[in-house]
Amino acid sequence: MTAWPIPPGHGATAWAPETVTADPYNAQTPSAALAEPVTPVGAFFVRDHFGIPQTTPRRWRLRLGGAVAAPFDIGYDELITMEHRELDAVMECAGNGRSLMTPRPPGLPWSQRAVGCAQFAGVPFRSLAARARIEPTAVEIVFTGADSGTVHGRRTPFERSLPLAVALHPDTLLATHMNGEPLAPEHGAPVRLVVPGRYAVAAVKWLIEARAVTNPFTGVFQTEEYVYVASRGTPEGPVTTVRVKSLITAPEPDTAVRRGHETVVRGQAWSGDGVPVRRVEVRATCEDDGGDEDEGANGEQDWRAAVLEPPAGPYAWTGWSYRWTPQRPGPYRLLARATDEHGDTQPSWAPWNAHGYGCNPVASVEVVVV
Ligand SMILES: Nc1nc2c(c(=O)[nH]1)N[C@H]1C(S)=C(S)[C@@H](COP(=O)(O)O)O[C@H]1N2
Ligand SMILES: [Mo]
Repeated sequence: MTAWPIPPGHGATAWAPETVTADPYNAQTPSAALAEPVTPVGAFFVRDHFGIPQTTPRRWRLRLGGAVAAPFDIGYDELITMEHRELDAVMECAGNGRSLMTPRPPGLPWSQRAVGCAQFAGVPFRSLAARARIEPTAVEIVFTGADSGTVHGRRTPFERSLPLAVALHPDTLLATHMNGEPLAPEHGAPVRLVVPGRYAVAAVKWLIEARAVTNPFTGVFQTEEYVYVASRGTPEGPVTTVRVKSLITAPEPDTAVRRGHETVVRGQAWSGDGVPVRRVEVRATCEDDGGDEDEGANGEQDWRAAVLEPPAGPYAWTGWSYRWTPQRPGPYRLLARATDEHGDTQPSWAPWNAHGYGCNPVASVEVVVV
């Protein structure tokens, strides 16, 4: 194991996340880093509700309790001797893309960069649950972080629950490593939950307790924040499965591309719950021709299939590319639309709900053909 505390520059790259708020610290992934199959730790978005709690692996303990026959505590040294699992997973904040909604819901004004894909390693929670022997009356596991603060006038730790079946899924991990290095402080060191395929609010950082409960959890981050309210087509309740989405990583917005020359349009696409991306389609429209106005019956024919790269695993994102040779000069809009194996596809317009979650409209970039 690497010695602790980790040296400065851990996960150091040419990247730095772009600060959205300094206190608590929130930052989004820089555009260029999103083109990478694995997002460098130093570029990975950060979503903190409170401060970053300071601890060390030596002091860290996790308590397993509640409706269990054999409650126990475990320390870091013991945890990392247990059988672990590695997986690549997209982490996306449920509020990612909120700034595209009209009217703009309250909350951090994320563009589409509160997302990243990392290699996580950790111990399946189910291994610890087996040792604690969860009572048959338990319905959920509540996971608690070491951070706390005041939300809606009430003091609370950061806590979020998972249905038993999700908590006990073999890919729900108590992660200790990200991209092959011990977790960085801002990403939940020394141990965080990773719940592949679910919005990242489920991935409780600085994890210190897991307790089985016999009634659905009603904490503020379960029933007031990170819930769909007034969302068309989605039942009201906690955000869960990540919605299908794509990003365009090249060309960059407002760049000039040359007429008669091939431009490679690239990006990433992903969906939730390990459902594979089935296809990504790209559409280029000249804004001088009326742009989006031909989004009628004929518009559907203008979508062209992109080439998909094999993802690094079922929860990783899928790189895609499309070779585009524009014939006429003018301002263009490039659109990308992902569809998953369930047939779920990105809507044309930003879907709206009161807190601004799950915003997955088709990706869009404007360029100029010269
Ligand atoms: N303890 C704790 N865990 C947390 C949070 C938090 O504020 N405190 N934020 C959650 C949210 S909303 C997101 S999007 C992810 C962000 O993970 P990251 O900062 O490693 O990218 O952590 C989740 N886990
Ligand atoms: Mo989030």
